[in-house]
Amino acid sequence: LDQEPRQDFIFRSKLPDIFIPNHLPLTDYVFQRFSGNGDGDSTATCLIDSATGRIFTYADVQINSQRVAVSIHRLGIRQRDTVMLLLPNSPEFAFSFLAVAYLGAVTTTANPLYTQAEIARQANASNAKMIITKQCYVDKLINFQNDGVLIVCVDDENGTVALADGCVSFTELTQADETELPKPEISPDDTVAIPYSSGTTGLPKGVMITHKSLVTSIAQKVEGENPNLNFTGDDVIICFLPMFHTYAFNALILSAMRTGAAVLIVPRFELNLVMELIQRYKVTVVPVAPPVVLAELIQRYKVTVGPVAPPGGFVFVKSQETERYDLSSVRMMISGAATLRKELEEAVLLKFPNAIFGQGYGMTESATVAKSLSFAKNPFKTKSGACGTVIRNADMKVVDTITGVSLPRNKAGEICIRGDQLMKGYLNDPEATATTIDKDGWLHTGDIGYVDDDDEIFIVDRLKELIKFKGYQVAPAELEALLISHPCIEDAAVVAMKDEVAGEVPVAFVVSSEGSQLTEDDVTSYICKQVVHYKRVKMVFFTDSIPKAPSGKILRKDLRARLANGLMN
Ligand code: 4UU
Repeated sequence: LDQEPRQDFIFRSKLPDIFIPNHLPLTDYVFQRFSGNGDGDSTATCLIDSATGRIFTYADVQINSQRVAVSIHRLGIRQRDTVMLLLPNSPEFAFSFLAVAYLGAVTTTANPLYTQAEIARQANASNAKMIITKQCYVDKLINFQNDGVLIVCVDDENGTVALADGCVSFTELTQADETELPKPEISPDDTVAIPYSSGTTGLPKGVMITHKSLVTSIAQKVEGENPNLNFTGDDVIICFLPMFHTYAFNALILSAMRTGAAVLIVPRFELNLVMELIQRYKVTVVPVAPPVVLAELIQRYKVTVGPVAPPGGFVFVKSQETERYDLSSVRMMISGAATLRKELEEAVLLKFPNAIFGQGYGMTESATVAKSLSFAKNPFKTKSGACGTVIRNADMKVVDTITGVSLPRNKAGEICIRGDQLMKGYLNDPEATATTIDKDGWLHTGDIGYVDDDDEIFIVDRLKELIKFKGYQVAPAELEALLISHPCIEDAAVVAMKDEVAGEVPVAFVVSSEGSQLTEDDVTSYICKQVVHYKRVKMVFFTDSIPKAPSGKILRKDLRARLANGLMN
């Protein structure tokens, strides 16, 4: 019987494809308009440091980055070497990232709040030759110093703290002569960044992002006659989202730089401070992660959710405190990194009357997958609750999770994405790479969603293990490995539990060894010491056994069902 090859249902952007100069190295592309006969204004503001009030123009940012490149080259960093950034949001983060890119070297980004063990794991796995950090985190790096890894320290905000023994001062790095910048031959497929992500399963892995992936991803958002994400030279984009994460370094910082916009860098989120900064700097774009900001908004504005609320879900009560701020400069609010409830989106809209509110959807491995077309220069009408429309110059499909067959509109399945923006693969892990990107180039996101009649994507569930605490990644496998290393724990499984504030929190099912007197407190405090705060296990349920498939795979669905039904033990 002759069978016609089955046609995939492939979804595309409503915007036409564009030419993307992804043969260029990242820094050439990002600063293209500020070189030669480009139309960029080098005296325009590029970065504002909210912590110190310092302002850096486009010329300053390029020169500082090139000087740092010259200095770290002199200190021994060569093409393809890895430098770890262990920095809070700061201009120095941007200078370092760009400096490393200029050299054809690789930045691995990590959360500076990580514990010593978490840092060590990533620094070793990525073979970091240098760690750029702040004085207050040096204590966590003692072992590396002994192993010959160079530690560079950024001055503290007041600039007075003495440099720890053996560390190089960042300020000194910015004194070099930028004309001595080496000009390595950089290929588009060279890795430029290695953020870490657990992907669809297992432990955190190094995600090899190439020059081509980043250039493509930025262009998909901000380029073309009708850019999907219309950042302009007049925009002031506030960035309190962590710069070590793809959402900030790709979709905000580097995308902003390509367009000539200014980025206001904020080291951490604090609602009153952010409101004050929005007013003071007339911020136009506010990117958020749903649980962080929106939960705060709920508290401050005394919005109540629940059965007493009217249809639509919310009761809005004005709060004196926040009414003081003039937020009328805000024209765009972007939410991403976790699910945003439709009702919440609508509630926030009331607060920012001049703002378009929409979502971006992305993944460390795939860069931005979708962006709301309400952010386009010539915007499209969009629905609340949608996480965007697939980015241009890319293919998307939705596949049945059992048969793998591609599905038409309005049918939910696993979202798959294809294009030059994807990662090259996981560092030293061809097996995990092959299960994530198939032989036809489709990256399987592990997210369940559908595309509606207007090309808008709705995410309805997650197939993968990943837990998202306020948008931060928590890998169950990492916590499970720690749990079973406890002498009184026989077996363990970690799953997500829904949480009003954080979105999701990790909880553990634990089988304790026979005769042990292990308590919930013992377990939570054991984990607490070893991980950054958002990975802490919030609840422990003791059980007789962990449900597993014959292959040994934990049946997480069963455990989640037990949580939903209140049958934990
Ligand atoms: C429901 O969270 C991110 C990346 C976010 C991002 C990137 C570029 C947002 C906007 C942008 O332009 O990456 P990871 O690797 O930390 O987590 C990826 C996972 C997704 O697979 C999905 O499960 O985070 C979840 N996620 C979302 N879920 C990300 N964005 C959304 C969203 N709605 N809008």
